Amino acid sequence: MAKVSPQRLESYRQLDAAAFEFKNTQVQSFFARAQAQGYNLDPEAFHQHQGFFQAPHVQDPTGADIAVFGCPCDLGAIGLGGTRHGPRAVRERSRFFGPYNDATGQIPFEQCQIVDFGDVEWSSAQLNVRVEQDIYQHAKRAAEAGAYTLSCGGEHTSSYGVLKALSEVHDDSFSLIHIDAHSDTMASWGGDAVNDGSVFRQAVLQGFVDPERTVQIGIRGRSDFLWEFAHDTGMKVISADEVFEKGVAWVMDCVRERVGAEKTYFSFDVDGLDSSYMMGTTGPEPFGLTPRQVRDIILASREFDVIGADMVELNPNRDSNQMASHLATGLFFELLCLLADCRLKSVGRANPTRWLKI
Ligand SMILES: [Mn+2]
Repeated sequence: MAKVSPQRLESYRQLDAAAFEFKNTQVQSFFARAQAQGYNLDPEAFHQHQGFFQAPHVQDPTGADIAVFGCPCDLGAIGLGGTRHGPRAVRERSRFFGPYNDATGQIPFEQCQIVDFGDVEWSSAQLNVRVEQDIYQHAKRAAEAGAYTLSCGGEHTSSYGVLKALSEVHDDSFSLIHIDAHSDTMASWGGDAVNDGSVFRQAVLQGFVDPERTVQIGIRGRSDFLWEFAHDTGMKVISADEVFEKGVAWVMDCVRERVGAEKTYFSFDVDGLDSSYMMGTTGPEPFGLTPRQVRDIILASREFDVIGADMVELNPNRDSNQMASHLATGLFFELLCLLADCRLKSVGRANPTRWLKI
């Protein structure tokens, strides 16, 4: 006889708690508070307007610790449009992530006031106006309100407008942790000085980032000759092969040596991932990083003073089964958690997110 005894059955039935009753007091108090304010984990809650990871939507970022917003632009990738749909795809997949981070045990919404600051609205059909005015102004409003920014592209050119705003408001040149297949330090071509292949050359030329405090990770492909500017200005360029051969711990030693205690920006181009994981992007590249390596780099970046981050180049038009959007959204949540930990460390006290019931 292998029947479970009535005594054991009774003890298990004693443990059969109701939904949203947890022994984990952090999780218990989060749900008690947030659900009363409108946070909703119900998978049938399609009526509810969804922000990034259910962050409350705001039009005014005053009081926010972290402003998450979308940059739905893809004008720089001529003939390869689709990244403009990135923010919408990430918001949609957001319902599958959070509020709790298993790896760190954190609930970012208990640490920081996190808001969805909408998408940048365009005043022009010109790429340079969209980046240097529209994205710049949107990011500047968030930064002037004192918030860290987490932006979702959109093509990589969007990083330039954010960096311009943050550099101006912080009056600083930033250290840069940059995950990508491509260095994006090309010379300008095709009419726009700033485009998704030249964004970090231009960011250096404008003083937004310090090349001597820049580490690029996952670089590969057919075009090392295009990145001479990165090598010549002293950026640390780590190839995807080196990540595999020497490991993430070695990568983080390089980052520590370069980035130090200075204010740091984190830019993640999803094509840093191997194309077997990430075909839903404009410039997929084989022989790249694994999702776990990217996640480990994000997790290990908590020791630095990260004040802004972005994820770019997700192209839902090339993502027929939503695999790429799903993976990218999981890593976008990791970036949110990274910023929340860095913000809490910097400010020194928690400022939990407040929802307004819809
Ligand atoms: Mn790239």
